[in-house]
Amino acid sequence: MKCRINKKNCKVFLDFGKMPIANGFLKKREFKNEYFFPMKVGFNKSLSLFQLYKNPNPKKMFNKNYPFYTSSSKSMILHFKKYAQWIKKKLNKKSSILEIGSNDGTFLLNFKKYYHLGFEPSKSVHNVAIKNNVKSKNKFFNLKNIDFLIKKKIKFDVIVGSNVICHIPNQNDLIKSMNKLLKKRGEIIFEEPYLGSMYDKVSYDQIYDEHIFMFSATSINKIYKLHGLKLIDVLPQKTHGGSMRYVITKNTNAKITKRLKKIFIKEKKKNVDTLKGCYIFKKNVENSKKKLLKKLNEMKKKNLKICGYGATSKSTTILNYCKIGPDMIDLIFDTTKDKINKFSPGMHIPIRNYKYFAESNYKNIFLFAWNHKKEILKKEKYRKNCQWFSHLN
Ligand code: DWN
Repeated sequence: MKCRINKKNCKVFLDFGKMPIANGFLKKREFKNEYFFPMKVGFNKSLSLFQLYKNPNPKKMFNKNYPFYTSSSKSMILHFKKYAQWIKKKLNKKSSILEIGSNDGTFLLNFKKYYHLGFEPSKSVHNVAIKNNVKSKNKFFNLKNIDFLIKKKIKFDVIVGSNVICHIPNQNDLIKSMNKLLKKRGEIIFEEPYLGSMYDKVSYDQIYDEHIFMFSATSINKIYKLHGLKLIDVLPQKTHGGSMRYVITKNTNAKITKRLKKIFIKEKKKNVDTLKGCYIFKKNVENSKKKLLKKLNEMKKKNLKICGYGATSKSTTILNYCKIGPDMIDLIFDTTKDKINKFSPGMHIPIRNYKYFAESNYKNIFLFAWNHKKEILKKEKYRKNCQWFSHLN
């Protein structure tokens, strides 16, 4: 089985052009050596799998400087707390849990009383987890790196991942690793940005180097079946602009939920499972680009000053695909220390400390962190007569 980049089966249908590392915020002196890769998107018909045609080596992205901290959003901390409560209903005192891509330990902090372990390849965020007394291995999760667990015959009741499964190029190695570490009655549970939501919102900014795959229930079902595992349930989530929680078991006789049956039908109806959906999306993406540039050009003609809010990974795709630079957007405010006083990847818009946002007089604000709109607008409600916008509206 090849559910990694399979050039034979992967039909390229969309080309975003040259893209930098989405989280590669950089200093001026680093501009000349900035890395770019051709970002093309394809669809594997046999697996109904939406994927990047080529992706950079994960070591280029997930390293000691990785600047995304899960705890940067209060609503995400709350989401992970609720998610943990939901999982705990499946556990007893002796249960064990493993998290892939455990970042700064935001999720595992809820499992300190249980035998827990996180795998996190990025040293920057792994260090925060360690500081918080979360057990974290600073390693990629793969067959080679789980050898010490196999030797000790350690298995887990639940293996979780959030916004990480789609980051892993070698899905075969990943699934084999999870399968080896999962107890007989255990469950694999993960949440990932959902292809159906991306199609509905035309949120093409979900596509960047880290997001090698954009999953659907149909694709997950097909991929895990090839490994003798079974998708039994899905739970739609509002996080990150529309995600899906998948529940997978070793028990191939287990019944699938009504909810999952309905999602399969919906995905068929909306062409999420075929190339047809890809071509509709492609048209929508091109129209979205035209609409956004028209809006920004009209604002510039009126001499309006524009700032960005939230230097997200997603913003790298919008800015580079639409060629929006500092001539259009003066700067982007962000709370992340590792991004502040650097420049956005590719288009080099300055990133400024969020603490200066309140005293700035920007009235036109591009909300790049549109997925945190509720949390952000609540925080900024003191700011009157502002136009908050994004490429989605
Ligand atoms: O899968 C991924 C998701 C979960 O997180 C990764 N590949 C990388 C990352 O994607 P992202 O950068 O698009 O995530 P966010 O959560 O949309 O990024 C929010 C950004 O906005 C951060 O840089 C923090 C910043 N922020 C802020 O300045 N003020 C966020 C909030 C909520 C705020 O109030």
